[in-house]
Amino acid sequence: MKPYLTTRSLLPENQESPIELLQEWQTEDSLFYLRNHFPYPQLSQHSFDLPIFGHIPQPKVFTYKEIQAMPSKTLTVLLECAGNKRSYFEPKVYGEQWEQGAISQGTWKGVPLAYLLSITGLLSSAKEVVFEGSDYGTRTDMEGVFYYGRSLPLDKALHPDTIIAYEFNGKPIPYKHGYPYRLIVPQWYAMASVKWLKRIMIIDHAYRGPFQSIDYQYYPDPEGDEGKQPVTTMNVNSIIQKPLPYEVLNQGVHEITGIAWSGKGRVVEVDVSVDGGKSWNRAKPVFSSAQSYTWTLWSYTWEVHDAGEYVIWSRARDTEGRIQPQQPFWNRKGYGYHAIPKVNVKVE
Ligand SMILES: Nc1nc2c(c(=O)[nH]1)N[C@H]1C(S)=C(S)[C@@H](COP(=O)(O)O)O[C@H]1N2
Ligand SMILES: [Mo]
Repeated sequence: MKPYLTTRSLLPENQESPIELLQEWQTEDSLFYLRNHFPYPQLSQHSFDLPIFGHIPQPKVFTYKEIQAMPSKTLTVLLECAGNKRSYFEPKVYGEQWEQGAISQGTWKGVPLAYLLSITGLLSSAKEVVFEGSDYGTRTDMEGVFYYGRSLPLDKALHPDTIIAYEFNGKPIPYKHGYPYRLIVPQWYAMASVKWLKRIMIIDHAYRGPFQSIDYQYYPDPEGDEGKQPVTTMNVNSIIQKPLPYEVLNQGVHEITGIAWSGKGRVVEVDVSVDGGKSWNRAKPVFSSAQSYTWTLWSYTWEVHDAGEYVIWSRARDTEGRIQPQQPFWNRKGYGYHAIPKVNVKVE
């Protein structure tokens, strides 16, 4: 069987990964989810030059050759779209109706942004670093043409694991995932990991681009802007990969498996319930790495001798003590869904 993605839209291209196949440490290109706001950009010779300007002593352009020759870092990092699982919010919210597959994991090689900024230097007025992609287009809510752009506060920008990647799984980054340069921001929802990075700007104020000031903000109020908060680190979360929803099982022993992850610290435990949350059973971590930017594979051996209908729940907890809630945190644009996942099965 040829694995496939599930299409949410084609222009721009938005496709989900098949979650039951997210077991490899590195998601291969053909299974990696795709999330785009605009048509794919045209690249040129200039796309290999990386200009940095703004609140630094002197603007500077780094060439592809220079960047490749710099000290590099290789990190396996999962990327999850902030809108992942949006389709489960009640009441429903507008936006791509993602199920659980807007998540994938790759090994990214690149140069720490902190290294580039150590070469350019920073003025004391510097507050944020803006990353502009090469892709652009229109929005339904505003007049004009916009680039995809995002900023990071200085502390996150200077984190040693915030990298300008040029390789994915040992090869140049695939075109649809940001060739030739992509920012990788571990632990943050993936809107921060700007693809087709075109230029970097150091600013002395809060960036106001629409993908920062309008989108990727939590709006708890159904209409107003009361309580608006920026979307940053990923919530603690999990997926049940086996059994599949509405599978029919025989009585006996079954492995319930899945993945769990967090944008703060690491996942320390996953519990599984087969009785609607009345009792919880500790799952075994099947694979968790020392590195905290990856998902953990978990598994629970379920012995079932009574025929009937069951709902399987999974609940992850991280080193920060955060735990998946029963109820999602509803917000108008539908970001950060991480309520306990539930899978219905029938035992015969
Ligand atoms: N230049 C650019 N970068 C971008 C985006 C985009 O539309 N343009 N989408 C962002 C969002 S919201 C997500 S979830 C990820 C998706 O990355 P992928 O398509 O490689 O899976 O890229 C982020 N970086
Ligand atoms: Mo996203």
